[in-house]
Amino acid sequence: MSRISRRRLLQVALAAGAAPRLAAAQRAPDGNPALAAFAPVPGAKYLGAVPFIEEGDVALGRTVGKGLDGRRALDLARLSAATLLTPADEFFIRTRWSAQPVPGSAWTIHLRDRAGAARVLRLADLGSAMRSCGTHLVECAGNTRLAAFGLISTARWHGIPLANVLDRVAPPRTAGGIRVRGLDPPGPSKLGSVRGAGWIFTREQLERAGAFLATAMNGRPLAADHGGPLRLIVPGWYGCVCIKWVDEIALVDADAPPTGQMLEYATRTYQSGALRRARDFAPATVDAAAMPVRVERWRRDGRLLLRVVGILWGGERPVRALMIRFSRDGSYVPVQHCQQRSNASWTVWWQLWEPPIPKRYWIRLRIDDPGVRARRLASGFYERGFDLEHL
Ligand SMILES: Nc1nc2c(c(=O)[nH]1)N[C@H]1C(S)=C(S)[C@@H](COP(=O)(O)O)O[C@H]1N2
Ligand SMILES: [Mo]
Repeated sequence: MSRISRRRLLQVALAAGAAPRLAAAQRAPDGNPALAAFAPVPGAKYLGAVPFIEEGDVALGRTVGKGLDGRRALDLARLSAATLLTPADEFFIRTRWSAQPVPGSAWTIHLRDRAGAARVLRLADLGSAMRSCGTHLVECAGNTRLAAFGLISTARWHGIPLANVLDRVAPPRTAGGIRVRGLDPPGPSKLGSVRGAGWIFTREQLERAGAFLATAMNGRPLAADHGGPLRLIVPGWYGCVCIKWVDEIALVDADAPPTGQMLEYATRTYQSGALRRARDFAPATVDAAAMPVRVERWRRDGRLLLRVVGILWGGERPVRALMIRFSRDGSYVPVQHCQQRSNASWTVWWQLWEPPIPKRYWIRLRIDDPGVRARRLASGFYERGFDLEHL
């Protein structure tokens, strides 16, 4: 790794408020490199990690299945201050290309006006519009406990602001919707995924979010499994709108019906009402959310101490009051070490806690701010349990 990128990683780590200092020389007792990147608990001896219970039996970090059923879940337990950017070969996957990769120079997009007439744009011709698009987190709307919550990742992106491409089809203030469509790999889905990727936005939504067509992830050409050579990223929205292998951008009627993908994801993106038209859909944004990613056991002065490390992400502004509880009948206390500075990526938080008795615990987070929308978090979606067999 070059000097520059290491420095940048550190900057990202600090900017994201990861309080524990990097202690590079320390060896992780259970082989988890994430631990080595965290400061040890002062005066305590590390005993090992406690696994979460009642979650899917997924091969974390391994790419499995093909086409629409291709998946890879990130092993969040290995998250540390030094891995706040997910390496491209670990970034989660939902749907794999499963065919010969297409070189960027050969990729084309059809820009369709309201009358349906198309202009073909070659990706190769967009070179001069490429720029750095920032660090953004992507989370699948179906990031459930069955996937051990591993359908979430963060990367540094390069690409073309979508507004730049839209200006080539229509003036900025055109009414109606904008449909971004992508190819899908061939073959059926045993998991029940619907074919045909597309989402309809308003221009205002896309500009407000700073949507862009990505061509590179973490400084490398975008891998075919992540939608390379060209995919949409809508910062702050769920992954299901981040269409991969984008091949068409069309202006559609203000009353256009929703796409199949919008209907498939309606519940998971908290839609309500009739949903007859695409414009009946609310922005599929990710609310503020938080979950533990690792429970570490430490011993200090003969007593068991747990260090719970977790992440906080989503929402529109940094959260000041993150609260944690350890059992379903327990009360919430403020998280001691949490400093969220940006919503673009996740923030690592941690809490030291002395469990009173050995039993089954359920960790749940809460945001103590009525001005912050946290529907998924509040529903208990990200609650994670563990068994403590002895103190
Ligand atoms: N063409 C196409 N784009 C797609 C999908 C798809 O199945 N086909 N899945 C979407 C979903 S549900 C998610 S969560 C993200 C996942 O992006 P990733 O595999 O790069 O993590 O891609 C989105 N874009
Ligand atoms: Mo998804």
